[in-house]
Amino acid sequence: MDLKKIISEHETKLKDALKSVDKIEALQDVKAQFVGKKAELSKLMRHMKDLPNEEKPAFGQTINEAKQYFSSLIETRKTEILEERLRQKLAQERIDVTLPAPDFSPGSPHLLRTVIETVEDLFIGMGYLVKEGPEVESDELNFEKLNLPKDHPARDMQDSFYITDDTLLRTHTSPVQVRTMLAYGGKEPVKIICPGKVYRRDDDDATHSHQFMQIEGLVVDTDTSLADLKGTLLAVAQKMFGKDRRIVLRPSYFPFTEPSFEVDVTCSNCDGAGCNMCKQTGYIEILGAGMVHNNVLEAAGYDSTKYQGFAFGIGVERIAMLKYGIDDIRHFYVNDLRFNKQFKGGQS
Ligand code: FA5
Repeated sequence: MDLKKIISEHETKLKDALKSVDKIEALQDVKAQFVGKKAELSKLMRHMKDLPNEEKPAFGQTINEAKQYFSSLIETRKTEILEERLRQKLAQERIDVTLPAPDFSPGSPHLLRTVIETVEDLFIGMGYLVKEGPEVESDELNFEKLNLPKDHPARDMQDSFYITDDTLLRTHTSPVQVRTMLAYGGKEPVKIICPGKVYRRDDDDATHSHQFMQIEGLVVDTDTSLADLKGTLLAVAQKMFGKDRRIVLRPSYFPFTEPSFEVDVTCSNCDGAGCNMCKQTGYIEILGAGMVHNNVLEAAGYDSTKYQGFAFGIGVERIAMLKYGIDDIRHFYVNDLRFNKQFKGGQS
């Protein structure tokens, strides 16, 4: 038997088979056919027993070397097939970086949120806590405990959306004052701000909305004075509008504060000259404030002979309008992206 010739014939057949194989699964079959247990090469081993002893090692070694060589040919082909498969996959999945990208505009905080956070930062820096309360509120907390008993004429100042006889959409953030004082049990000093939505049956116009936002502030302690309130409001105005803007404290009336006043800031649209936005007055009212009425302190469990407090309620939209020169409050609520996009993150 000419072993070398047989091996050479198998090698030729194997190389032909490898040329026509282009899938790993088919390569497995070729492997089985040429180097597996049932391969012709393996079957040749059976002839070993017929050989003289001195020829047996060389015979076995030649077959084993041939098998190793065949295996290396198969492995090389396997690598080629895998590389080709990868090349095809990469070509299919190739990303054309020159294609225009889809227009995913990143979201950004609404301008009102930015204004609230700016005010919150200021007050947190002054040691205030931020408290929140429900938008559906009881008549008792929205009005009665704020020195506004049922049928009090001053209820007309805040025309309300009632849900039942005793429940309404809160007309201001002041009930959160009451909630906090009651929770503190009339004993601890209070220093809070309360941002949130409020609702009134106001006719919508350039400066009024039936839904708007307020930030309430309340400080109750044993040595709180009107001077503290003035200093605090000045800090708010300077933070929001800079040192140049003029502020006017106008005596006013709120049933829950005594004395009470409203704070106006010069109109950003006309700088105080008078225009449509400020209804020709030159000023826009941004907040109401005052010293907490004794009846309110007492109703919340605080001894009014020991404790005094000041409170204020800031109109968030009004602040935003003045700061960013927005001429109509309705822009905040129609969600026109052309408006919203001008104030990404509060930067105009
Ligand atoms: C109040 O709501 C009082 N609770 C504020 C207060 C708190 C006074 C604590 C004293 C002590 P007033 O109704 O004035 O007050 O509203 C406060 C601010 O909310 C106004 O100065 C104004 O900036 C804003 N505001 C009032 N009504 C509207 C409206 N319809 N649309 C937009 N902003 C409004």
